[in-house]
Amino acid sequence: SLLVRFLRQASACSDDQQLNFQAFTLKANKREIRVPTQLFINGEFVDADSQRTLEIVNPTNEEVLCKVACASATDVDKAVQAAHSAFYGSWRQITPRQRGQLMLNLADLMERNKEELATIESVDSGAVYTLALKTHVGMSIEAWRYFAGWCDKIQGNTIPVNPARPNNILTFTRKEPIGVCGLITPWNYPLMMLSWKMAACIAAGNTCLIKPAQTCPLTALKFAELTVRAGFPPGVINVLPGKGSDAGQAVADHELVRKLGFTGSTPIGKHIMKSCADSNLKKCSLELGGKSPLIIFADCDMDKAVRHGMSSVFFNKGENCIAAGRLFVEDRIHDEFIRRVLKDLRTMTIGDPLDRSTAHGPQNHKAHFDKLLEFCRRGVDEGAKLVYGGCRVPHLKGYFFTPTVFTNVTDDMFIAQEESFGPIMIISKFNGSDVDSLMQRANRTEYGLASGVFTKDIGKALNFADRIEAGTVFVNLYNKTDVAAPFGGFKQSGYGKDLGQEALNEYLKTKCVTVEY
Ligand code: TAP
Repeated sequence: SLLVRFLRQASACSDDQQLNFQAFTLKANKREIRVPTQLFINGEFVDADSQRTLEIVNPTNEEVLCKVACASATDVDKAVQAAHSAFYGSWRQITPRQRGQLMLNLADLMERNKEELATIESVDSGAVYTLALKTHVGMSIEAWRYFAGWCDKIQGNTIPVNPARPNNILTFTRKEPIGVCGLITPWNYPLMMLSWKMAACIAAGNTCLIKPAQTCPLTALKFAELTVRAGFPPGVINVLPGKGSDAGQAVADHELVRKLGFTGSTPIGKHIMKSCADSNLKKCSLELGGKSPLIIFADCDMDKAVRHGMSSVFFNKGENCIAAGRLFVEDRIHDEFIRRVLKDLRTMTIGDPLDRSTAHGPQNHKAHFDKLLEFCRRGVDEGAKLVYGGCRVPHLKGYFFTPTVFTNVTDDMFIAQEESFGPIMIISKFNGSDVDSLMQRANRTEYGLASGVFTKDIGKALNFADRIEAGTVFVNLYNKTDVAAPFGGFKQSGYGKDLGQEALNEYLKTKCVTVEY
């Protein structure tokens, strides 16, 4: 039977298994890695119907790495049909525990191939290799393992309802998968964004197709290869590199897609929500932009505040949705804080992301790089003080942007309000005796993704946690996310969580069954 075949395949779980696909060979990091360059639909690598391709550029040297197939609406439809057939066919025959085992197989394969995946991610997205290994790939593997554990623990409730005397009533709920899910992800953590969403989606029992960001789809394609080796039935997972306006839009519009998981910018999120409503009222969850405030009180541990303050902005070259978009530093320590940040910046190693000593790699792609230059220009025009950077790293080919610091930033400025998504620290002062005004300033943004506070006073910290309008609050640290903890924003940073038990519910629907006896 189908089931036996898939499970045999799963238990074989072999790296040697031959798959047919067109590939390009990435020679980097003392390795030769074969990366598929076609669409992955119904368990096979295939060309795009239109034969169109995307040019994939290496941000470190601005050269074309390879071309990959570029999906259009026709390809999206094929993938949706495959996912639909799998959902009502082969995938149904797999029990929740077997599903968990497939996910664990996949996680093991990702672990065995983690250097390859991190190398691809580093070359394709410009992420520093050591970070790619630990975060981009490491946290992806953890997400698959964490959600694998949920597969056989998805339970409903028994609910005491009013009896219909003389008979009795039994009411219970079942948590069911939604069906075919579309996933659309950005370019900042390509494999991790895929994994955060897809692991929850698959654990819940759905089938899916993903449209990764057009600028860096390579780890998603390598991942697709691993799903076959792990034993996933055809059609359960489909990967379609393509453009948002074409393939992405087709996913949002498709009538057989019942749920859309989106991570990206707020304007595109709004547009997608309309498409979800217009097409078939598909459920959607939106992880959108942010402009997260980080408050540093004078009574903080200064070493820690500087270290984490730096990483709150410069982690992954600022291409980090929860990056601190604005730092509020108490006036008594403001100058000292800046002095120490600048000292650290002057010794930051910038260069080839594959080099183990590099701390800061190139920005993801040219349009983003240009946007950062423009962002800084506006800051200067509006009168903010540019104390460091704001320009291309001199003498380096590639999209290397100098880590940047602005001070004297007032609340009305563009750079105080808009997300840069780059390595740009925006600093404003505050008066520590007026916390009410500070909280008003921190909350005066339509975003509400993350926030942070540094103080040794637990009362002050908890007061901040109570009053800040953000889905994530960090106290005396920053960027600490975990696959078991819910992640997602308030206000125009979107809704619906990734990670943790709450993420499962995004991919489940509740059925209520009532029985008279
Ligand atoms: P977007 O431009 O919004 O793109 C995100 C994804 O949507 C890409 O795959 C894009 O395709 C696709 N897309 C574009 N237009 C579409 C359409 N009409 N229909 C369907 N899909 C469409 O964002 P970005 O520039 O890639 O990423 C940066 C943004 O993502 C930032 O605002 C950042 O804060 C946010 N972000 C948020 C989070 C969380 S968890 N809240 C995490 C990471 C990033 P293309 O490849 O063609 O662009």
